[in-house]
Amino acid sequence: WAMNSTFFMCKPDAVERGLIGEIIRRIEATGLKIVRAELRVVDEATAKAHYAEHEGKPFFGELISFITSSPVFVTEISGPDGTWEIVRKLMGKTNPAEAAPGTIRGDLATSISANLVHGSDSADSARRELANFFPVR
Ligand code: YYY
Ligand code: MG
Repeated sequence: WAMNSTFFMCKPDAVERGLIGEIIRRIEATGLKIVRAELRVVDEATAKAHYAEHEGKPFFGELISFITSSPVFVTEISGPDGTWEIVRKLMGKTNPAEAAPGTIRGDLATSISANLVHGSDSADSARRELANFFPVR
């Protein structure tokens, strides 16, 4: 994974609803590049490491069982400095009720727990999450 890469994932609801193409289209349309991608079932250890910051919160158990329930589409997205911010802008706010029209969550989701996508929220998170999901360069 490269310096200006971020980690992005279409979650199980996106895969089940057949929205991988629609979501990736929006990312590619900005000019950002998909440099690695794989359809994969996430194991519990990887999921818990990924969401470690949410451990102890009331939704943690459901979050882990949801993310490990069926295949996700994990990707590395590459672009200029701040690529993670561009991806977060495209995603919209965590709660689809607050996500602006034109964003992935604003246009395509209704549920805070099934909100279709994950994107790293800082350059540090991007490095950590890429290493967790793609340990072998
Ligand atoms: O980074 P982002 O996905 O936008 O939100 P986070 O606050 O990191 O929460 C991660 C994940 O947890 C969120 O996408 C759905 C779930 N979640 C939830 O089910 N209920 C909440 N009240 C907050 C978050
Ligand atoms: Mg987050």
